[in-house]
Amino acid sequence: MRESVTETSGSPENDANTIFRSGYIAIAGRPNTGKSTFLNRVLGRKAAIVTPKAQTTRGRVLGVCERPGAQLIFLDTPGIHDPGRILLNQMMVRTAYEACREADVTLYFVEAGKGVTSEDGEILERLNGTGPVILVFNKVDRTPSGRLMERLSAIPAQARERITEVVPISALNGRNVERLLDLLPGFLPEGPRYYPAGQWTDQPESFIIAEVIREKLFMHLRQELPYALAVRVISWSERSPPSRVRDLEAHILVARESQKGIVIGHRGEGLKRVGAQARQELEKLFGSPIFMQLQVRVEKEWNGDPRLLADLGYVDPEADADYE
Ligand SMILES: Nc1nc2c(ncn2[C@@H]2O[C@H](COP(=O)(O)OP(=O)(O)O)[C@@H](O)[C@H]2O)c(=O)[nH]1
Ligand SMILES: [Mg+2]
Repeated sequence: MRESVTETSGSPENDANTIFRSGYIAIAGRPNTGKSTFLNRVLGRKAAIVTPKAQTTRGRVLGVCERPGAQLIFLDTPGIHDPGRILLNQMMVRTAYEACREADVTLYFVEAGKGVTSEDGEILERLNGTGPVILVFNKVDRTPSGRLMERLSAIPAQARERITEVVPISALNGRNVERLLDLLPGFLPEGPRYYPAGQWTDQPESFIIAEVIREKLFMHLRQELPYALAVRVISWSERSPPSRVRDLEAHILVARESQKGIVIGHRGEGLKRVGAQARQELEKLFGSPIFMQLQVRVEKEWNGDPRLLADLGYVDPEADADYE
């Protein structure tokens, strides 16, 4: 552990020599290890959508967290998996490696009950050359302590070399999360507050809206269908005062005609349910009534079209291709 970790303790307000630290912390790991749940807990709000399904997160989600003497900028990333030939999946994996390369420190998530698998070992090897890596054993709330000890002692030597710290946490109930947060400023360089107080993300509203709708679709649809769809916001506007209503028009993109019917459901019930749940959450989020129009559109190659993927906010069009 670096010595600087201890510098954040003490009383920053009264100490003229205290330096302010800021920087990027990548949250990476295999799908479903609880990365987005962790980000949401740290920010105390839903920044990233969470479902029990793998590969829910498609793009990089930025979240800003203020700590005494430091600004922590988290980059939540899609789970690293074998992407096959689908461009979307290749981009997702690339986004994850790219974030780790940009970051000052990476939190590498594994499930405490499973420990560091051979896939994790390979990924950690590929992270060579990036900054320090903290290994996070998540979901300790459902891991008996004997099993946790077993898994901790079974970290392969090669992975150990790559790891600066090991921290067991529960992103779900918050156990040990504060301790992990206390460690992080020590890994960041001296720097300014990059985001002004109160700004917690750089995501445009249209991305957040599309993600909320996509989460409801993920929850309602079975098997492969969630992976075959995307949500695109077509328009989002406020009416002139005194009306507080906002108008939202969004398209659900599916890859095939047959999927359209499944999303819409019998007599439109499926779409209605998704729409109602999404609207409720969005109204709470934006604090105003929303008039929402949702349509399902067939867009055959949406997950293979680089321009559309950038448009949907899943990839940074400026990211380079080193990590494919
Ligand atoms: N029991 C338990 N479940 C968790 C924890 N963290 C996340 N989960 C669950 O794991 C699933 C995947 O979480 P998510 O944050 O989407 O994982 P990601 O794919 O790594 O971003 C969801 O059902 C979460 O509720 C945890 O600490 N304990
Ligand atoms: Mg996620």
